[in-house]
Amino acid sequence: MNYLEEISSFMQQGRAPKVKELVSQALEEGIPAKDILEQGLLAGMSVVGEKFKNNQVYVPEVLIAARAMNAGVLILKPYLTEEGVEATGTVVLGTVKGDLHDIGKNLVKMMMEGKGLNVIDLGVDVAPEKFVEQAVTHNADIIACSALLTTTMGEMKNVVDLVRSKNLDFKIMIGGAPINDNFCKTIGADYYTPDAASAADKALEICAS
Ligand code: B1M
Repeated sequence: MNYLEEISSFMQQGRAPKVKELVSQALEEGIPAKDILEQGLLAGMSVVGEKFKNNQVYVPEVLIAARAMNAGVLILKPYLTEEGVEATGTVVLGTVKGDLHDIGKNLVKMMMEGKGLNVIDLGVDVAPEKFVEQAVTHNADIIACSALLTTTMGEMKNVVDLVRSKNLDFKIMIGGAPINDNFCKTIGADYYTPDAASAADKALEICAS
């Protein structure tokens, strides 16, 4: 088994110390951080997701796997982001109301901060009113919403409707596993990006324009 397969395997087992050790070793061996994230940690999480769907694992095992994933991501953080860049804009970020998934949202935050953006992280289960109130308070450029459930993605429309009804000019970015460009257009959001790195690139582009 190579490093990436081993990282995926230990992540699925939720063995955080082993994941940390292997991620560090893989970096020392010169394996790019992006490959460790995508082919190790995210690959492992996708196997966990399949098993979760098929009732082969349950919430506690998924939470333990998520903790192992976060432990690995923390080690990768300095390698995935650029240090010392100046703040260029403010993003209010959160997972929408009714949704408790935050691993993808945290990756988005990490990548955006790595681009020098000031990120106000509202956490999970964020109501549309809170997104808007916090964006006004922090004079944000962007409201960024994450959703992982088909049952909560509709909350994004509520955020868009609230922003438009108040004639506010925040750009609205959306993303998460069930989201696509078509949905973005349907609800009238401004931008959909498929992953954390492209979300950070797009946010920087918006703030710089
Ligand atoms: Co949940 N869960 N879960 N879960 N969970 C999914 C999402 C599911 C697909 C699993 C499955 O059935 N295969 C399924 C949703 C089905 C659907 O709606 N179609 C599901 C379900 C059903 C549920 C519960 C309802 C289960 C239950 O209780 N019966 C429940 C809901 C709780 C709630 O939110 N109210 C639930 C609970 C949980 C846990 C708490 C156990 C745990 C979350 C822990 C946590 O987040 N702290 C969990 C997990 C871990 C998952 C899976 C296994 C992994 C999600 C994840 O973190 N992926 C997931 C299955 C899967 O996705 N394969 C599943 C890794 C992460 C990096 O990817 O978040 O997609 P993701 O982020 C990506 C992109 O989407 C993008 O960037 C990232 C990559 O760079 N991205 C953005 C994300 N946000 C973005 C925002 C952007 C741009 C890009 O711009 C703003």
